Amino acid sequence: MSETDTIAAISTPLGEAGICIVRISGRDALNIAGEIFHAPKRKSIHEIPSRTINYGKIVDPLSGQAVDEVLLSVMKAPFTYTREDIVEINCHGGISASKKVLELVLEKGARLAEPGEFTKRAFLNGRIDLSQAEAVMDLISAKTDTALTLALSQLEGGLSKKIHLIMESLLSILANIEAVIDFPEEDIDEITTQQIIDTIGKSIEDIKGLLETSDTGKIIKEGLNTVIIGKPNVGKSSLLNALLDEKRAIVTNIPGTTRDIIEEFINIKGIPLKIVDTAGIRETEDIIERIGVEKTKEFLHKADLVLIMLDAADELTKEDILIMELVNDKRSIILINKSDLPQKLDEDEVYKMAGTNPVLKISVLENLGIDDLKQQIADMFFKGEIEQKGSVIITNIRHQDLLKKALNNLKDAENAVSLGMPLDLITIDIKEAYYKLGEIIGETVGDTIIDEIFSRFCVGK
Ligand SMILES: Nc1nc2c(ncn2[C@@H]2O[C@H](COP(=O)(O)OP(=O)(O)OP(=O)(O)O)[C@@H](O)[C@H]2O)c(=O)[nH]1
Ligand SMILES: [Mg+2]
Repeated sequence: MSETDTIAAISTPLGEAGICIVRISGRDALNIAGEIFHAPKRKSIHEIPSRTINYGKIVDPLSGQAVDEVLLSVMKAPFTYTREDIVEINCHGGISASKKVLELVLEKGARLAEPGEFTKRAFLNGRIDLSQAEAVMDLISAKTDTALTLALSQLEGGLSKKIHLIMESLLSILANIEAVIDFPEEDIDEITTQQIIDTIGKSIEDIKGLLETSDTGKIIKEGLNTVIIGKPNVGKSSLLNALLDEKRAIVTNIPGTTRDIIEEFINIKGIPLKIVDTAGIRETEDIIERIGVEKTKEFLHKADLVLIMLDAADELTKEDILIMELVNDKRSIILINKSDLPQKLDEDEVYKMAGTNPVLKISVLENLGIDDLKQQIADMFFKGEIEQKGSVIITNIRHQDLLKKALNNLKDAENAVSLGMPLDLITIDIKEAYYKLGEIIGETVGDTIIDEIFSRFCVGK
């Protein structure tokens, strides 16, 4: 597929709406739009100044019939999203008006754009790098303010800058080594070796620093997998409803009310939580309940956080102990619910079992301690780190994977230096790390990967 042809697509969601935008990008964008756009006083589209929006009509040249009344913007290369000429036609937002306009544009010689093709051109034409292009997709799909802030910072080049810095220092080592290999008689060997060790060490630290943010990044992007677990009737569904602020799950005083897993998304202090209410766990002969327990175990396996619920008005039972053992090494918060009732639960015993996990006394019924719980979750997973503006957080698994590979290459190089291996062997690992980092920003990446990344975009972006 040629990257020089002119592409077009509807860039807004299809459906009934106030306006709909048909976007055209490429060499012939103006000519194509010019053939169907009638401006008042028959002004030619080529006389329209760049970056202006203009009133007119779209007319089918064959029938001479007006199709829609529109506003048309002209953006001339190179200062555009794709670095090519762009025309955007704001037509009425019904499916038929926008489809008709697009059809005319295609008839006049544009090709229907592939998913993500506008952004792909922005990348191929050097306006943004690959990590910035990926940020565009994150921006579109961001579900919380935090995710939005991070996507924007990546789009503005926050990550790219860090990657460039590491790549530059690796390049400087490579240059140093070349010098030593080319001029072995010069006495630069010793200084260079130390410099190499220092620079590799510094790069390793930088990459580790980035990798450390990726857990946070994953949570911001995909949500913190949270499971509420406890024996029947402790108030798990009540808690889900309280956090959601709606009556989502059925709550009754009959133990065993929740039979199936209920999954919901909530936003707690900027953190998206994928929260799961489970069936109460007890030793049972009931086949349905047994399946429920098995399912709960599956969800536990994937959980980032487990909320273990205990009943303040009951003694610690065999089931409670079983549950705490089941959760085992997961990060968890122990909630002593129904603290509005006279207490029978032995708190000391609970604290002993909890170990380093926090214990909170709450009453879902009286809305006590729910805010503390939210704060606790935020503290456990973020410690205010996303508040710092401009901080770079790895949210993309592709980036994480490449950083890990680059890290391993550099560790190999570090080993090789300390073992006194020949310098030209060390360059192999350093070059490999350099290429892996380059793949993040798209400098050293193959077409297949590029195509794969952009195919995940929506049409019109
Ligand atoms: N006193 C008191 N009652 C509560 C509290 N939280 C929940 N309950 C009551 O406990 C009963 C059980 O609540 P649910 O939320 O259905 O409990 P569950 O853990 O989901 O129960 P299962 O789905 O059967 O496992 C209901 O009658 C709730 O109103 C609380 O903080 N204090
Ligand atoms: Mg329930």
